[in-house]
Amino acid sequence: MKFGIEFVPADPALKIAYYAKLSEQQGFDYVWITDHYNNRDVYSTLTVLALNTNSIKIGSGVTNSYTRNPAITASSIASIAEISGGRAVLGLGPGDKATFDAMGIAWEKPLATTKEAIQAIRGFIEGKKVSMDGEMVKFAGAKLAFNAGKVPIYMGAQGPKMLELAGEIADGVLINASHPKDFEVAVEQIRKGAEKAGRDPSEVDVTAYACFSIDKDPAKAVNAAKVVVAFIVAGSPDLVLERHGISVDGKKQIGDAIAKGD
Ligand code: F42
Repeated sequence: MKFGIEFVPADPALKIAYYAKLSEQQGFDYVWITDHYNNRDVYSTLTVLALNTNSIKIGSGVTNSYTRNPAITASSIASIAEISGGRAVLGLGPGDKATFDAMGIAWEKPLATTKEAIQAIRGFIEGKKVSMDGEMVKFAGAKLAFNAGKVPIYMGAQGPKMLELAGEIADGVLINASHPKDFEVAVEQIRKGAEKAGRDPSEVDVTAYACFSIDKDPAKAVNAAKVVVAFIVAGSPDLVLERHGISVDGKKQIGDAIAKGD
């Protein structure tokens, strides 16, 4: 079993690089940096991490293809691969509805968008000329002018269809959940997707992207976790919320509060 750690670039990149170095020294295998417009930029942060660590894998955890065109994502993560000496991993998901609302971005067809974006990004990273006329992603013969080698693609997913898609096309899945029940259901969906695509399910690296919060004062630890949980709830399909007894109305109220920056 491997271990990774996610940092939110709500802190300056150098502070996160210090934590990343500590993580590397403690034997962690991956550092993931989140991508939301209101925090520091994910690729700037990853660059600083690349220059301040030696062996730990570093990745976006996760970016999306609404705020960044897939060609830009491919160029950015390939640059990180080059700077880090081949340690880059791309985490890509459908994105966060609450922040998209604030940015005026319509969250249309997240499944199709993620699927087509991954197809395009793979092509770019493999040095291909990408032409595609997908439902959501279109390219007319675009190609990167440099090649930085392999970059595994992990999908951020928790909905059943998204998990199945990850089983079909991704190298790994970052499952945004902390409850064992969620993983039981998720692993089944990933297996279904892998089998549908004729892959061995063990080819897909399954990652529990669980939320931990630590403080000497338990109340402070719980309070700090609430922000993360709120973002996850606001972006979760109703089916996932049902499993945890969270109402659709509650999800809407939380989403509205986040959109207001509350
Ligand atoms: N989001 C961010 O914006 N930034 C981050 O840093 C971030 C980190 C992160 C890490 C791990 C992780 O698992 C998720 C993370 N996320 C982050 C959240 C991620 O971007 C997603 O918001 C989150 O994973 C929720 O996605 P989901 O897997 O629950 O999928 C949603 C879109 C969903 O509703 N899925 C449904 C399902 O069953 O899987 C399917 C919806 C569907 O089929 N839609 C159709 C389609 O084509 O898309 C269209 C339906 C229609 O009628 O339009």
